[in-house]
Amino acid sequence: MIPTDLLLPDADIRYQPDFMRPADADALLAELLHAVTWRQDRIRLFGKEHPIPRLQAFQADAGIGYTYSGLRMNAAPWLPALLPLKQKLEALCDRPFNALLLNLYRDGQDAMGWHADNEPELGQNPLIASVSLGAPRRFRLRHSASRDTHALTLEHGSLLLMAGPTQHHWQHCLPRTKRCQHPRINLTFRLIHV
Ligand SMILES: O=C(O)CCC(=O)C(=O)O
Ligand SMILES: [Mn+2]
Repeated sequence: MIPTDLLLPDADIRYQPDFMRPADADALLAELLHAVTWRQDRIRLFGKEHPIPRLQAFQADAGIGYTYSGLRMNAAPWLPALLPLKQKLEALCDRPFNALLLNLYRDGQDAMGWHADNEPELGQNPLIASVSLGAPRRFRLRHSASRDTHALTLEHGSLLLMAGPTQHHWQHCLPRTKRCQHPRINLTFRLIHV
């Protein structure tokens, strides 16, 4: 199966719920939960520091750094367990990825606010390959001009691709939910231009 186009205007967003085999997704989730050095980063908002509501890590090729929401992330080397997935995505997308942002949402109280992945180092029309593991969570999209919204559930082992003009016109977020008691890991493979 290939990822299905969501057919949203001003966007190129594709989704494949069963991108990974369930056993591979289970094994990778377990490995990442224990092998990644998860960090609790803090962010300054309106002059005040807050812990961000999730844990994070950043892995990349040597020499790659990333400034994310004003936060400089220094790269750890790629975890070997992630290399087969990275190679599978590079073959599917026909381009290299040199960086990976990892987010751990410990339960439904962890979340990510509205944003676009539009940092200058991602280039003009970035391709973001987003793999989800663990608890299914709602993912919302909002068109900046029309305020139209769209939502989908990102399943365990799924792949979401955002490409073309998507980041110019749409923001996305992962809302809090009372219903979810289980962890979820999201992996966004990116190409950072140096
Ligand atoms: O957790 C998700 O599905 C979204 C993550 C995200 O938007 C990001 O890392 O930029
Ligand atoms: Mn994002």
